[in-house]
Amino acid sequence: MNLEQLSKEQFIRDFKDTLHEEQLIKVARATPAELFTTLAKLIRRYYTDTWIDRNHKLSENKEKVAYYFSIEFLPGRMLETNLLNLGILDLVKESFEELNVDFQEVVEAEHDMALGNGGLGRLAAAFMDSLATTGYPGFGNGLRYQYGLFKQRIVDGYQVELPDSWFGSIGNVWETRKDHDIVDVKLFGDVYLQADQEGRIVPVYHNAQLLHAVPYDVPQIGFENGVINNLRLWDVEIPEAYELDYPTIEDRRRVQDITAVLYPDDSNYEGKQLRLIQEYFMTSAGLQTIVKSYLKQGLPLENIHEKVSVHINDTHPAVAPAEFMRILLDDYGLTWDAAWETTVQTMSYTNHTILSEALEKWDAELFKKVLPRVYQVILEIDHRFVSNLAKQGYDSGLIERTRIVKDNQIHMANLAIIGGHSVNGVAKLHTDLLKEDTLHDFYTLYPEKFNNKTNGIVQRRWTQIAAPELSQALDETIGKDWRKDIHQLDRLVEFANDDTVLDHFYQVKKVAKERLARYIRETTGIEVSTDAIFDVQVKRLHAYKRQLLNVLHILKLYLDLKENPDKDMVPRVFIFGAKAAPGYHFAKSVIKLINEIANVVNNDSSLQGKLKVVFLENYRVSLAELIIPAADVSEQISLASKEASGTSNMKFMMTGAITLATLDGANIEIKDEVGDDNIIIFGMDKDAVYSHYENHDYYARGIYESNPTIRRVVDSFVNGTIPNAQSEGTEIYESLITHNDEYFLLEDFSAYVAAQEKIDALYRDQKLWARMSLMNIAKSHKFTSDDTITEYAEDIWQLTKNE
Ligand code: 26Q
Repeated sequence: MNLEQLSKEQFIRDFKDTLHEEQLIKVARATPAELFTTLAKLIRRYYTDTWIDRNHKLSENKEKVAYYFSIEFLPGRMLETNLLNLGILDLVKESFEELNVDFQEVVEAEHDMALGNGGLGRLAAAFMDSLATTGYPGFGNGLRYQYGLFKQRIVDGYQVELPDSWFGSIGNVWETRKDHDIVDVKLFGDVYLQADQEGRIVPVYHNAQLLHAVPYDVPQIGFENGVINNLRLWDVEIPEAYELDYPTIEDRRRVQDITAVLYPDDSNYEGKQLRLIQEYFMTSAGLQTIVKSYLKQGLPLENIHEKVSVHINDTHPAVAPAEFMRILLDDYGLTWDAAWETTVQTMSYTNHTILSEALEKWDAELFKKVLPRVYQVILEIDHRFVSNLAKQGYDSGLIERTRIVKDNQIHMANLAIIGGHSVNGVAKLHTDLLKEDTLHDFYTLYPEKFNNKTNGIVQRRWTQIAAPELSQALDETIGKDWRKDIHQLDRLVEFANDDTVLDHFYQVKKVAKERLARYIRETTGIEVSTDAIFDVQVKRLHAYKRQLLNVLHILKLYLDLKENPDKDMVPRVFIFGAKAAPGYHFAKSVIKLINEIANVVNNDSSLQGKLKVVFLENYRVSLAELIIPAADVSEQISLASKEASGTSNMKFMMTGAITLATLDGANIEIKDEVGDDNIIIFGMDKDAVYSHYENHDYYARGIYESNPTIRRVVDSFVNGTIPNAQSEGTEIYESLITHNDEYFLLEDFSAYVAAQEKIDALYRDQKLWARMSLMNIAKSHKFTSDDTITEYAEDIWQLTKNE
């Protein structure tokens, strides 16, 4: 259907008819959930033909397609994005006004699709949007978890995890089940190799478990371009023919568990059998489908890399090269050499972390038990890799460090690198560190495989959807072209000295702050003034991200104010949002401490409202949309070298916050864009950090003993300053002093305090601050995921666009 022709009258008629048919009620009596479901069903009807056409055209034209394999996709809500991309968001909003329906309530009736932990999952979702928007044929492949990332509640200051039953009573209105694309996935059992009649060696399985992988497709709509790609999420089912093998509820539950719940990331790798099964299940189902649909084009299998790219998002789907080999060898009879050549050219891999404890390794015995045939294939890949390098005269130490199977473990990153033609990091510094350090051995072997792809964000969500007033102000200042071509934002620079424009943007930020202040009041009861600096740190709670450094600074301010209530400072509201992995003790203690500090600070009238601390529970995409546009200061304070890229830093910048940052991840590239005057950088750089590692010369207790300010702040964890958190206070104290402050907070503390004082001074000069903010918005266009994905498509996947 051509939606350009759609009129308000027609839409209202369609909407009323759908409501009538689906819910048997009238608009005035419908609940927001009913209105949401109806609207979703109607727009599905609007786009279905386009979606089907796209799939047909791609296979008719035999275009090369990239498949993005990711165990996480974190789109958040999809209603507004879908309407925006279809070009009918304003029309629907206006129609609802006429119908006397509160559109915002309808939006909020949609549950976030939270099939991801954080940055990695959100990036995957952004790439789906950008693939459709740029028009490249790129499909997603993942899991249809019944429960996404846990829902966080704060009880007595502690994090409590509840299941995220996102299907609720509505289900997922966007998905379509595709029964004719069901495939079989085999697990467990014994495997023997036998010669068949033609003398080919084939595997014979005994006692294997055979399961159905059932695909559910979710459309990925491009921005105003008529392109709809596909995100395919797999669910598990017991095939009817095997039902007798699962007589009890328990037996069935063990199968359903495969797609029951997303594993929370605690960045410490733990080898759980169910996780391995999840990883294999989606990878095998996806790859089998890809091969089948390729063969329908009648082309030779050994050339599959000419029409297909498979991207491995972190090591979670890194079994892909081995599984692809298994399919090509066992199911289709290719020779090893032909299969290997096309596998390597098909596969590519993105690394998202340099924390070595987060790299996936599987116990060989466990792997062999769950995936006996894939295990054999991996042994063969490993064997050939080792003997090839030995033949070429490589040093045995290097070979040992890079091989896949060693110390009774399967090293998944090694498999992804050896089995693919491309390895990329997600920001310049991160890629450099991979080359120099984490993956240095591989870099000496295969320098040509390494490349950088700095992350990006879907700017449309963070401006047009999350920041409507800002978007309006942009329209009025530089015209509307930026909505389609984000690089137009650069034209804002021309207005850097225009007082009227600066004031306009300052007011826009105020409106967003008022919206957030209202939410804070309603959800926590805390009153915050929008004249205060909104200083925000929202991200997963992890020691390396150093929320605790922020806490140390807050404690310093508190102690200063207690000593001198007349201290001259711009009032501050420190806002946190963060989930801690359920088993991550330290992270949970930091949450408890933040909440107890908030209790002390927010209820102390002697502070005269100069200091407020707010922890907003259940941080997620939809809450980010409320918080980020309201931020004055964006806290990006990870220990240099630890944050691969960060992506919220880009969202804050785009909505006019000033970044307070270490030289880590993409912060460096943000600084390069905005210039030193429009960002506040502090602390050790990566070389300073690495120098401590090399010289083993970091001594936290020394800093603590020689610096009275630091001593006063650190002591406040254990001297009763923060009531109701004795054990957490002690734990934190010990992490800093007894365990030598793994992330060097104490060394960076003074620089951080100085940087915060600079923020205070700058904010007092409203015009200067507004100009910095404007420059950040202007330069944020650099970080659009539309451009990032174009680089993936051109450099790694070699896709073409044939609209
Ligand atoms: C692993 C094994 C078992 C269970 C869970 C996991 C697991 C799950 C998720 C491990 C890691 C993750 C997620 C990692 C992640 O989000 N990394 C972030 O990726 C962003 C996108 O590239 C970067 O911007 C961030 O810097 C990086 O931390």
